[in-house]
Amino acid sequence: MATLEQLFQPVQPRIDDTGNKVTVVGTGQVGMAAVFSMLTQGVTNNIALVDVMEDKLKGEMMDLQHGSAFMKNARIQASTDYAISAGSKICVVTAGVRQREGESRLDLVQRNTDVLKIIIPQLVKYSPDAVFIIASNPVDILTYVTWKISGLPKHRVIGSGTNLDSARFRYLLSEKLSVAATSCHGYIIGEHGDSSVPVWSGVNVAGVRLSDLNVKIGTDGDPENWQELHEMVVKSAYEVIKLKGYTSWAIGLSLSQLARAILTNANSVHAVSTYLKGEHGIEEDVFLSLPCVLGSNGVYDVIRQPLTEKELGQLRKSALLMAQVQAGIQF
Ligand code: 6V0
Repeated sequence: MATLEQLFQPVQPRIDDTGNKVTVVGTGQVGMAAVFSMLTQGVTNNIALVDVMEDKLKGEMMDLQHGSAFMKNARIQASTDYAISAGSKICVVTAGVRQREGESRLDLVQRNTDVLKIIIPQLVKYSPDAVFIIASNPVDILTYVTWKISGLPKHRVIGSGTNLDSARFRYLLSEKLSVAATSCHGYIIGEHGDSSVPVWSGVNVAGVRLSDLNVKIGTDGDPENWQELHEMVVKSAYEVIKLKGYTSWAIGLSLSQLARAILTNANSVHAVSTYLKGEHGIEEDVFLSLPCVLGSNGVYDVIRQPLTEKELGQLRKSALLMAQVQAGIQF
């Protein structure tokens, strides 16, 4: 008798489902950092990788599989064929092309839209009930594009948005206050990147609002210049890119946190890019970040933060800009 036949007395066929499958499309720096975070933090033990670069895909899969004995029953699959993604609870999209020299932002949007036109219908076909998390840039616009292409309900399409900006902000607060980042609370909302909006009125440690201690916090007239922290948040991505060529670990951890919230139906609050029409007086069909309650069906609620006129103005300006860029996209 063959070895396997001697070892096993079959009782019933095995089933494939772990209930927490996550597909990541794009095995570049961001995709692999997200996968590594999710696997090592125990967020999922079932990953499917999809990319167009066959060798890289296989190499990444094998390298992770070789770590199986150090992880918790990790199942790692990879293919250029989207059938591998079937039955995912979450689809994370980190695939994208980068800006070419002399290329406008709008051109990049169109090129990445063309990439999403290939990716999204395939993911929807194989995982129609999944929550989609978009990380590719410009993330707010590409989240809108994904929503449009997918035909999914708006609560199941999320952009990683300012979850990362908020984390960078909390880190910088922690350095300034010598308090752990997890104990420094504050949100950056709006557009991921240059025109993001720090909500200074809510920044607090143990419920003590810094704006109660310094009424000018975050304004030009603040002698302590706290707004420098937000400027550093905006600059920090460029600085990391200049120093190491790309950003990966923090966005990977951010994506892992969002995946955990969804897979555990946590009802936890995170600043993610979500459909915004009707919130804060925004009238455009746009996705921007606000704190959202996340669970297994995506966004359950948007948190209504009291915003100052200045913050509202900044948010509405971003919404107009998004709508303008979106109007030029060919679907
Ligand atoms: P990368 O390292 O160039 O990886 C991109 C990957 O996408 C490559 O492996 C490509 O082969 C793959 N890819 C391209 N086209 C397709 C396709 N049609 N189907 C499947 N795979 C494809 O880039 P990196 O990982 O550094 O960045 C990925 C995206 O994330 C970019 O758009 C970044 O700008 C964006 N980021 C978003 C952040 C955020 O906070 N949302 C943060 C950092 C980067």
